[in-house]
Amino acid sequence: MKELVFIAFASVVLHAAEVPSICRRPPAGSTVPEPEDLRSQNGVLKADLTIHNSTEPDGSTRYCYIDGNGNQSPNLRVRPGDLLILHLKNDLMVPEGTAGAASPVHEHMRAGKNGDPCASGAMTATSTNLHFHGLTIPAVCHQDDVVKTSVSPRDPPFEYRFRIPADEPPGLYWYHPHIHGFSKVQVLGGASGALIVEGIERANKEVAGLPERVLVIRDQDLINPNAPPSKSEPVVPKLLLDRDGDAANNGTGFGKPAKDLSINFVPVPYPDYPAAVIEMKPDERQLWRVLNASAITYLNLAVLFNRAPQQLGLIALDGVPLNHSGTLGDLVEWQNHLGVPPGARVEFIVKGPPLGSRGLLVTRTVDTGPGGENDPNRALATITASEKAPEPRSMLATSPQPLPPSSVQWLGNLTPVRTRRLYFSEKLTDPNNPNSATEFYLTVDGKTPAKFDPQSGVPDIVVKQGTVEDWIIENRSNELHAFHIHQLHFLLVDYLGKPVSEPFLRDTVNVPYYKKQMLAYPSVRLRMDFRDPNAIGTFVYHCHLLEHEDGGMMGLIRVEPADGAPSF
Ligand SMILES: [Cu+2]
Repeated sequence: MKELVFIAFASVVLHAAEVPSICRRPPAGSTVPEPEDLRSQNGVLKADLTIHNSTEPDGSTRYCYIDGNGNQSPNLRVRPGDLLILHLKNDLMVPEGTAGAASPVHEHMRAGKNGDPCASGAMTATSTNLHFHGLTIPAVCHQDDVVKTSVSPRDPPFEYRFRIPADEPPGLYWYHPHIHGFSKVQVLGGASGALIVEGIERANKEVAGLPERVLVIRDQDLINPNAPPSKSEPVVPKLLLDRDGDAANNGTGFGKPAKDLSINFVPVPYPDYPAAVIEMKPDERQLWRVLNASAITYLNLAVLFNRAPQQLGLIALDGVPLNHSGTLGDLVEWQNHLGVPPGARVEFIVKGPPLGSRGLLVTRTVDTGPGGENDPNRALATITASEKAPEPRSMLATSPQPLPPSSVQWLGNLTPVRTRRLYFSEKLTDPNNPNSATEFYLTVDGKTPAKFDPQSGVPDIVVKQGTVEDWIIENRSNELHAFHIHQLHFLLVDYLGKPVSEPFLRDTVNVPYYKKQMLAYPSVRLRMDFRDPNAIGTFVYHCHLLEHEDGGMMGLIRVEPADGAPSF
């Protein structure tokens, strides 16, 4: 017995810096690797995932998921109706240089205080859990609850076990940790991966037979924070920091970014942005499935040939095919750039460059507002054309069985039972000190703005299953925010007060920032779909810029069963 106690204590005092880096990262300029595919078999995908972290010699902290075969952040590939069983083991250690590092024992004691990971609610640097972003699955423990579920390093592997809904739209979803207060550090460190609901070629035969490529774009702290901008860049105004300590938006499209980016873990660091490499056969058409797994960075993707933007054939957004409303056939929306807020996904057809030339995947600058971070123009990957280029590992079926039409009425044709107004706002903790910390709020209009309180358990909004509502989300701050809600997709009805008629659904949407001379706060109107019985329960909606979410920009909703009194 004594020996056991000793072993447990020894693991507690181990620090991240004392172990070799388990979260391997390719060098800058590498060929973009494909994440390993874990595919369901006979209707079941069973996998082990262990979350690790490490402090690198340069002081940076990495986080990663490693599966039972040693693969990092594998693609989870499932079909509608499949059972997904994941065993999550927490091997996190107290990151170097954090407050908790000074008292690791105390940290661990707190993490395991409650014993039961389903009821723990522990929010510490070494606790973790999983959120399955975009899936309409129940917000209960062992499925998709993130409010109370907290797995500590002392816990045995924690089982996630749920069925992918039979009517889940085919497309790109993702998994990441969702511990309030610590989401940013874990996701920024690299804890994220793609989840693919197979069958997109059944929804849109324009992509049937195409090779497909999953690209996960993550952000991370700058590798060269003190480097001057590249000499090839125009001179930009003096660097300023925003209230979060990140490089502030300077409005020029250049200068030091708030964060570096990586593409399937190949870093593309400031200041020279050495591009990663994607090899394609000349003129080949591929389906690119791009996830913005950044903690705070907005993307604005474009593919350039000789500096000229190419047409990208968008076919799905946030895991939902563009023709989801069922009336538009094999819809492809050709655009020369695609904006992707943190958390969102875009799936599009790309045509490779002709033999002898090359293309460039870039993200163009995003104006995040006077209070926002600097997201400048930068390269991500060179696209080379060669007959010898290997095909991506995964090909979409050539003659797919068409997906049956949706059995539920199109959300756009329904009448909302009510309209609610919510707003994003920010406040300095000391209004007289511009350097004091910022508090972030997401408030139901009429209530007093308050940071999300994870212990309260009192819902900010109560709705009935079976209904649909319109929510107007305003931005009363001077930087962008990205609204996201768990367990359901919504329809964007109005953008900046003007109706849009989108034939598809989203789960994450950008809300433009407020400027003083504006007559009204910028807003979006969303039709929220509470019809699916899987959405019954208590869950969260929040800003998907994770330092805002961790800082309090989150609210709690309870969806009550349609037939009268709540069952819990
Ligand atoms: Cu935000």
